[in-house]
Amino acid sequence: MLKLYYSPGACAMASHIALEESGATYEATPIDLKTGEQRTPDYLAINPAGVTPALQTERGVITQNAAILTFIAQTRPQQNLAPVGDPFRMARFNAFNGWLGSSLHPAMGRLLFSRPALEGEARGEAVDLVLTRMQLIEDRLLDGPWVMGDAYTLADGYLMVFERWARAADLLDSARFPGLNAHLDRTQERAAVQRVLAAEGLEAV
Ligand SMILES: N[C@@H](CCC(=O)N[C@@H](CS)C(=O)NCC(=O)O)C(=O)O
Repeated sequence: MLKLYYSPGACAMASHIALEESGATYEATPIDLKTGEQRTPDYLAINPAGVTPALQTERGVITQNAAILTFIAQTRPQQNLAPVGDPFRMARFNAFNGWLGSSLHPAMGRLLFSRPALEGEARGEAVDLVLTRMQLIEDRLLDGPWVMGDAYTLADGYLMVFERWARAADLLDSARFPGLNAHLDRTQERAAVQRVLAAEGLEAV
């Protein structure tokens, strides 16, 4: 059986939502980042990088949300969770998810989770970078209600994680980011997303 290692509210929620949307049978095990459980020998044996998510499959462990989302969508193509039959659109799906993981996530992570917290000019620059990157997605979302256009894909659950962080940090101004705000509300209404929020002990923001 698939086994997901996640931390509540963290980026692994994207993989958690993907499993729930897919209808796969899986087990979800929380890893407590606050106590450093991700750096224990037991967890490092699963993911030597010491981060969540990690997905244990019958063939071995997959890390990185972008890779896990593609794996889940491709192993259950009948669920239409990504444009798996179209190489060009699949490349765009992967590019979007790769960009979230390599650009938006690090920028938000530095701003929101640096310890000690950023202050003064460093904080101002970090806010500007996050807003600039969010603006890129805001402009792109004008294409359709979902990241890939008319149909929900697993990229939407991934984007939602960062929209949640942004709204909780008062960064999701409704005048500047109407598309992101609407996308967040729309995604949080999905039944699978609500089940994941409940399983992680969280509520819609
Ligand atoms: N790009 C990676 C990022 C993984 C990542 O940084 N996860 C964070 C939570 S959002 C983590 O586990 N951090 C623990 C730590 O850095 O100690 C992915 O998408 O899987």
